[in-house]
Order: sequence, then C-alpha cells, then structure tokens
Amino acid sequence: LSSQAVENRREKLASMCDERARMLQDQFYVSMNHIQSMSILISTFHHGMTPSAIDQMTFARYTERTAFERPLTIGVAYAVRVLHADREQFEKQQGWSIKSMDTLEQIEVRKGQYNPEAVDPSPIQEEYAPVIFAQDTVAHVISLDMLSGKEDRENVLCSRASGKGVLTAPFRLLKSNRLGVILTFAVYKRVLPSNATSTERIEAVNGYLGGIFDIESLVEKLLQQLASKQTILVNVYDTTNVSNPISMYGSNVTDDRLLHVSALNFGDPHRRHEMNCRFKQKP
Ligand code: WA2
Repeated sequence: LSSQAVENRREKLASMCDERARMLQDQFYVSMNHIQSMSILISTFHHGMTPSAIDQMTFARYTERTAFERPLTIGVAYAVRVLHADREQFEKQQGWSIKSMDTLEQIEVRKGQYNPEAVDPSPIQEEYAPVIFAQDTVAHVISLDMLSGKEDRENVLCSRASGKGVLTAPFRLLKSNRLGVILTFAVYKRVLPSNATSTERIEAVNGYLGGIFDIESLVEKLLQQLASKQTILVNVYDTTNVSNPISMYGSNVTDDRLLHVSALNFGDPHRRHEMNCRFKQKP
C-alpha cells in the first residue's frame, strides 16, 4: 500500500469512528437531560403536592409514553429516602416491605427468576432507598432497597452529595443480567444553591431518580442505523481506571489492525469512556 493509501484509510477510519462516537454521545446527552427533567417532575408533582399527584400507574404510563425522549435507556425508576424511624409506617402505607438486594435470593434474581415474595425484608439500617416508581420495563426493582446493592449504593450516595448526574461503571443488571450503567439524579426537598455543601445536600434529599442504560443492545441498535456496519468493528470502554478498562460494547480484539480511538463524554466528570474502531477487512 502506498503511503497515500494508508493515510486515506486512516482518515476514513477516524471520520467513521468520530461520527459514531458523536452519535452515541448525543443520544446519551439527550437521555440524560430528560432524566434530569424527570427528577424535577418528581419533586414538583410527588413531593411538592399533598396528596401526591403521582402513583405507580401514572409513572408507568408517563414513562412509557416519553420513552422516545430517552433513546439509550431501557427504563427509569425512582427510589425514595426512608429513615428507619419511618419504616413501619412507610411499609404499611405501601402495602409491601422493603427488600434487600443483598440476599441469597439475589442469585435467583440474577438468573432471571425473580419472585418478590421469596425475598426477605431487608435487615435494619439507619435509612433505606426503596424503589417506589418504575417504568414497566424495570418494574421488578419496585420495593428493592437501592442502598443494599454495591453499585446502586455508591451511585445513590454520590448523586445526593454532589447534586449532579452520577454514572455507575458498567455492571450486570438484575433479572436481565445484561451489561448496563445507571445514571442518577438526586431529588431535593428544596431548590439548593449551586454552591451548597454535600452535608446540606444529604440533609435535604428526598430520593433518587435513575435511568437504566442497556449499553450492549442500545449501541448495537444505534450502529445498525448506519450503513457501513459491515465495515468497522466498534468497541466501547469505561476507561475510568486506565489500567483496567471495562468493556461496555463489542467483542475482544487483540491484533495489530489499524486502530482509531474517539473520545466519548457521558457528562459525568468522574468517569471516562472511549470508542475504539478498526476496519474488519485488512487492506
Ligand atoms: N434498576 C434496574 N435494574 C437494576 C438496578 C436498578 N437500579 N440495579 C441493578 N439492576 C432507582 O439510581 C436510582 C435503579 C436505581 C435507581
């Protein structure tokens, strides 16, 4: 291959990769904005009204009808803060008890045989974050305490201390067992100044609105919309820990093929992502 041909090939790969990374990033950004505005919807119509204007049925219908606004998500869910002192009254009012994700039954959940009746009430904690509203696609998390699962707990605690959208590393979702990430916005009792301290934020928190992203299937769908899917191999990584990148999409490739890396910005400054592209055919 002449050096000109090599250069042309390199440029073509770079522009195809950048285009795909940009599309993915844009769809993520659109989804993120809608999740944030849903957190304001919850604040206004659930916590801001007595009695609340939202129940599970309203939430399910609204989230299904607006699913097109969150193109990379499989669902959204809302978990509310419950202090131990209020647990009994909360459970009586809901008609169910708060369940822990950290039980043996979780193994069954991961196998896809989730049965809420088989999950024990969670052990006593200072506070809980049970899901009270969920899009039908993720209705299986209703009543589960989000503070009882490793990834969800970290995510919820970070979101309420920062007031920003906080993204998890990719992990296996309950029931579907598919690789996903969750983006969470805290819902506060009042409008906080942007310079509020984390102590003020934690004190003022009402709950946590999370969007659930199924990266594997949604990146696939996105790439299929583009003509030349046959031409290039795409991988998406969470590279927050540089020495241990986590694959979010694509199969293992370890060869010396021409590679282009496009940056991906998913809006959470604590996480890093990138897209890697290669031609399928060697020249
Ligand atoms: N939702 C759906 N599937 C899951 C999951 C989850 N969390 N965690 C593991 N598998 C209510 O951030 C707040 C939902 C978490 C939101």
